[in-house]
Amino acid sequence: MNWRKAKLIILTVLILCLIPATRYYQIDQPVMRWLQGPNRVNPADLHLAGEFVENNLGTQQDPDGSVTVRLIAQQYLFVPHCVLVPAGVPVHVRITSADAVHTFALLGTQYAVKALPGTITEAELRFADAGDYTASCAEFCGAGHFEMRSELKVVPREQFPALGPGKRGGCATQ
Ligand SMILES: [Cu+2]
Repeated sequence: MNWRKAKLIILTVLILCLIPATRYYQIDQPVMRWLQGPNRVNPADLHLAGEFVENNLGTQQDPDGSVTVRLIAQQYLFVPHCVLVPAGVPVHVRITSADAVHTFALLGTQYAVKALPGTITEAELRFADAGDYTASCAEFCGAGHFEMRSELKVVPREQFPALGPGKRGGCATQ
């Protein structure tokens, strides 16, 4: 192979590499999703299929004694509107958004969990004592943002209802 031919090949390879570099906005999303791992959801069909269907929202009892809370943030409410959790155990929050960016912030605490459309955000919260907290949206999300509030009730562990496998609890189960 002569030098001329080699130069041509190198140039071709360089140009082929440059094309995706100028189209980064097209490859950015799939790459980011791949980097983010499996915590992806389609915001358009949250209510229809998958983890965030209505009867899967709320508090779930985990085998190790902790609980998992699934929430959807949307303009301008959090679903479910009131969450019941036991004190003294890890509370695993899984939240996503159906539309804009929201933040599930618990007033009087340092907890604030961002909810993004297309992604499930995970957080672990812990409440030492029983108490009622107001959750409010801490991300300006539109005209109704300041009305976007919900409740989180922490009850003593022994007062928390026994939730069988597949059962989800909320404030109404108290
Ligand atoms: Cu908001």
